[in-house]
Amino acid sequence: MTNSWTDIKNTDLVIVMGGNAAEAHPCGFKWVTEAKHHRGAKLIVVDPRFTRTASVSDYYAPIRPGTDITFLMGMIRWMIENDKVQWSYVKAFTNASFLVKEEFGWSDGLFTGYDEEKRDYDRSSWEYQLGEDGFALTDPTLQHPRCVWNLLKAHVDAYTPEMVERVCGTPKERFLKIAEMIGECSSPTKTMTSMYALGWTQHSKGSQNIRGMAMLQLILGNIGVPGGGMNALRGHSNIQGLTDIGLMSNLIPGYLNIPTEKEPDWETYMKSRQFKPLLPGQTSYWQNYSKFMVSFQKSMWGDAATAENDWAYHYLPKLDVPAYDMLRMFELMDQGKVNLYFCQGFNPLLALSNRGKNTSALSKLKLLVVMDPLQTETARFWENHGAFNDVDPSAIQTEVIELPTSCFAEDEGALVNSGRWLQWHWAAAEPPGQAKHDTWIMAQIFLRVRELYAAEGGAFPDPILNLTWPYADPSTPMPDELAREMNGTALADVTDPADPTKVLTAAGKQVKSFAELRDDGSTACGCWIYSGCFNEDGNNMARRDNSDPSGLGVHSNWAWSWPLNRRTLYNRASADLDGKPWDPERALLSWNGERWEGFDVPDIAPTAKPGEVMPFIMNPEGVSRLFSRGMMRDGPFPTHMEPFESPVQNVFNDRMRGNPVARMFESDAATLGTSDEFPFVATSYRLTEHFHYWTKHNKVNAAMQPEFFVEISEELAAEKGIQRGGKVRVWSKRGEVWAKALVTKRIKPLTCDGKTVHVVGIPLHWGFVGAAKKGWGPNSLTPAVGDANIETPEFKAFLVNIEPATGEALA
Ligand SMILES: Nc1nc2c(c(=O)[nH]1)N[C@H]1C(S)=C(S)[C@@H](COP(=O)(O)OP(=O)(O)OC[C@H]3O[C@@H](n4cnc5c(=O)[nH]c(N)nc54)[C@H](O)[C@@H]3O)O[C@H]1N2
Ligand SMILES: Nc1nc2c(c(=O)[nH]1)N[C@H]1C(S)=C(S)[C@@H](COP(=O)(O)OP(=O)(O)OC[C@H]3O[C@@H](n4cnc5c(=O)[nH]c(N)nc54)[C@H](O)[C@@H]3O)O[C@H]1N2
Ligand SMILES: [Mo]
Repeated sequence: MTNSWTDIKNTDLVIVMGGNAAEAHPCGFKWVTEAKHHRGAKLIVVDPRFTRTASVSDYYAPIRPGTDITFLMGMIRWMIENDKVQWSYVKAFTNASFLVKEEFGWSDGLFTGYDEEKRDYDRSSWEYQLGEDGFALTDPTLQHPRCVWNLLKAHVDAYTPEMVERVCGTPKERFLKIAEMIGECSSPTKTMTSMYALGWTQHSKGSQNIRGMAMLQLILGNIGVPGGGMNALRGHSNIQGLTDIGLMSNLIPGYLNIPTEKEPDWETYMKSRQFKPLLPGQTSYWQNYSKFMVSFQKSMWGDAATAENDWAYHYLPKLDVPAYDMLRMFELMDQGKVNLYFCQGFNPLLALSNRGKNTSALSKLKLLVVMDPLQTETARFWENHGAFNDVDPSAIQTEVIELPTSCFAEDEGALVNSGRWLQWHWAAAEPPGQAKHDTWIMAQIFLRVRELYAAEGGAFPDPILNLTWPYADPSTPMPDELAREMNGTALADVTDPADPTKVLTAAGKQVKSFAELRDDGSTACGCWIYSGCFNEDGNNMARRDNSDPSGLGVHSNWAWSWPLNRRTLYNRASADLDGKPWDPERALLSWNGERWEGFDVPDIAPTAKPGEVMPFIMNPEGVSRLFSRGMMRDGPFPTHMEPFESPVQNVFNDRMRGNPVARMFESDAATLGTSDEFPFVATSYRLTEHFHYWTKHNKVNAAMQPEFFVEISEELAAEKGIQRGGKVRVWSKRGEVWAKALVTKRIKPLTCDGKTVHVVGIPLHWGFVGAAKKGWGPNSLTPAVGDANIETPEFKAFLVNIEPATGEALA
């Protein structure tokens, strides 16, 4: 989230599109209720299904799965045409005025630089024109034909309300009514908040869905302001922490990058990271990259990381591909290239797309280690459970070892919520039986591996032998010890750069924040964005003062949020160019003539003059991007792409099926189906009564939602002769499942490009372990193709067929 859960109460309009907050985030959803109560806020829901969120909305519109980009580009077009633009915000705080290179352009949905063979773009033309001084050229009057604003206008021109109806199946009058409601939020004193989750991410162009809304929010002047923002509703209670701490295969904690093989040495690596500002006087905060990176290396390898050895850069792996995401790992497993898979807190047999392929992949391992408090289907993937499950246990040689772990209620530590708040929690009980904390198990493995390297040498023992392991009891790193490492420590006195005699933090003490990190080896820090969470003030994550002098839900002394306890990112944009809050009633920060004052930690220096330093400090240009230079793999503007499996033509250009640069392996391309065989659009989702695959162990949850079902419209049921509560067979190119049919008015057929499109809704919670009835969920059917930027599988739009069935599917 750019903002926080508690901030949602400040909004005038909530749009839930690409999520179902009332069911998947029932606790957080109370802040929507609060906004309705507090400010008379309205709620819009755009979803293929009439969800429980829709049932309490003020306005609902249906949409065909996988077409949100068309809806959002249509929305931007409408805002421009009807002058619903927060002009002073757009001119000051976005790159609308920046001139783009002459070479950049697009045709038939593809942008310049596409290489069909590599299935990738050369993105060098997606760039600004630079002056001789190295700064970007701009035209503040927005007249220049190459300025971002005019390119954007040309790009969205095709997305008329008629086109939205044709592609998305959203009736034109519903689209226009929503446009009017959203358009009101272009006023400086009205804001909209966007709450989204997997309905947007789980597509082969998921990242572009989100960019589409971010662009709309910028045009309305809604980023950085109370009640505004792009608010990703994160999934697992600590999934925000997972990405923060670098548990993605291409990340180092704090969104630093694992080097690639094109960066064999430190100098090459650093060259492309310390961005020079693209406009005079801008912050370009990544200029500090080396401080965060050197401090990370020092936290990992202590004295073994020195200036002479480039901070042990050679210890880091060098990626030969963009990422080793789950789709790639299971592809490699299936090719027989993986021997050992350590599966910790994950149930991929149910959670990952194309179960048939995943069963085959796991069968090729030598060893599978499952760390989990519960029995999982993944640990028992080799069992045969009857129909539609071609598993022959006698043919599978994979050895499986289960290591029982504790679960969250038995652990102490911080959970990072969607609003970036690190909230400390305490263990409520001891783990039962043989179960051990995950940290204890990992420590045991590390200590034994280190012993082996010490005894036997090996190809490259140094990174293992030299790893710092500063815990009082090496076999049991404690949560507070780990948290203090994340915060960072002064290894030598940290002094003021302006006055080297002034010691800011003495050697051995915790650094106050990342502002004290250095790239000369004098500081160590495990995760720079968490720096400040556990300093000499103590464990700031454990703070529980819920006072709120702002009245805006800031709660600065409740827990701690990254970065620097800042509650709203880009908060300097909540005030105009003179530093006056856009809305005096929701004043977060203001300029008092000398410095910024207010209720949140400003993202620019406290004395940075309002007209000079722009709010988007992580971008070298200081402003936000309506045109995303270089960053996105699949285009600087979102463009309509049909899902890989789609019931209709791409009305703009039928080549644009799936995403031309999506994550797709040859073996998966061969498993894609077409609409003549599989005429219906399927989408998958969760239910309030279950949490994925583990609440089915609990008899109460299992009793509330005992049995796998699929949801279809009354019209589709009639067409196929399917009875309410009757059994159906659902199949795709990749597999089949049996389920109960829930025939409902909540899903209606859509009309897209003159064709009737039926949607089949598939909740995901069933398997063969636990107290609920056995059943296979959507992932026996889903394709193993993923988003171009972050490789999330396309779980939310694929093709199936359906027919009435009899008999039992799972034995
Ligand atoms: N009770 C419960 N709560 C949970 C979870 C759980 O298992 N159970 N899981 C947690 C996790 S890990 C996560 S990530 C979150 C997920 O939170 P959400 O994303 O809110 O949950 P989903 O149910 O997967 O999907 C949301 C909605 O997206 C809609 N949708 C599908 N395709 C499209 C599309 O193309 N466009 C649009 N606009 N909408 C579409 C679906 O109809 C569905 O209503 O929930 C978290 N909360
Ligand atoms: N078709 C389709 N597929 C989907 C989705 C979808 O919408 N549609 N959603 C996707 C999403 S967003 C998600 S997040 C995944 C969820 O998929 P998973 O993450 O695999 O699901 P969970 O059942 O939440 O958690 C996995 C395991 O973690 C264990 N666990 C809990 N606490 C601990 C702990 O402290 N330590 C250890 N070691 N283990 C622990 C649980 O017992 C459980 O077995 O599913 C994905 N799959
Ligand atoms: Mo998730």
